[in-house]
Amino acid sequence: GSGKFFVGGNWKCNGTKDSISKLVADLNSAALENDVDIVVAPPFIYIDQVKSSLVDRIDISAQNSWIGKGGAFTGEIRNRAPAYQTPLDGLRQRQIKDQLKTWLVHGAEQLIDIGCKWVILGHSERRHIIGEDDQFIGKKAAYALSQNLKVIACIGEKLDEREAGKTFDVCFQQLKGFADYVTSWENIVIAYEPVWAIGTGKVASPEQAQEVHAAIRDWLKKSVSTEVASETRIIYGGSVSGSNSADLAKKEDIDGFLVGGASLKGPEFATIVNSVT
Ligand code: G2H
Repeated sequence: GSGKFFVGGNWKCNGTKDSISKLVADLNSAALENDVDIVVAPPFIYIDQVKSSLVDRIDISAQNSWIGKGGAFTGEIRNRAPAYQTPLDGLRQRQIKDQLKTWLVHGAEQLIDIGCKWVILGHSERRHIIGEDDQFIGKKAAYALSQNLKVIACIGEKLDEREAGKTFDVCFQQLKGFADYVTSWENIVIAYEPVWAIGTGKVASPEQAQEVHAAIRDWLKKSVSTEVASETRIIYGGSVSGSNSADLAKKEDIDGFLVGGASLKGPEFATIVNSVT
């Protein structure tokens, strides 16, 4: 593997103030291996709560960030603002626009401001449910990196693509989407998440995951550089649990995990963190 073991908890669109304070308490009291980078990604609205209550040992990630500065849809806040819902006279419209301008600083900078170090980009739920494409995701990654956010760059094939023998093609195409826009891979962790394994309980076998991780590393070597190939961490995501993480972690090119469902349970997440080999 490459670098320090990395485990991210992607809480997705889950949680309440109460459930999150319990999860944070469980994480704060868990015994966690030292030699692991640990990151959790709460929903935007709970980031501040988590930042102010979670041990510093665990870093915080956002689950998305905007493509650049001054976007009119940053965090979808502006999209829903009254100015766009009700017809307003010109003066009022201008006043609201000016006010929004002062509120809406750049997407990624807001994340830094609130204490995030990371952002998840390219997650299959955003690719396939929201419809984000490779270019859009690549641009977001480049902008986030320019704002000193580190990026968990997700890629992965759908079931029909795997069955059609296109797993590598799809992954390489998605990787290219990042490579076309980013100028350095130093602050990127690649997450391989086969879509058929996400939230389905059907985890990839250690061999299936290793095969793709090795291919990703090989692609990095050919398309970026030998150095980037050997130094970039490639983590696996898709139904990782406390009972399958240890076997996956043994594989040479698996440098950690991105965990969804099981990251909502503090003790199980700790077990996954501690499966570092
Ligand atoms: C894959 C993963 C976390 P889960 O999306 O990103 O979720 O572990 O629930 O499959």
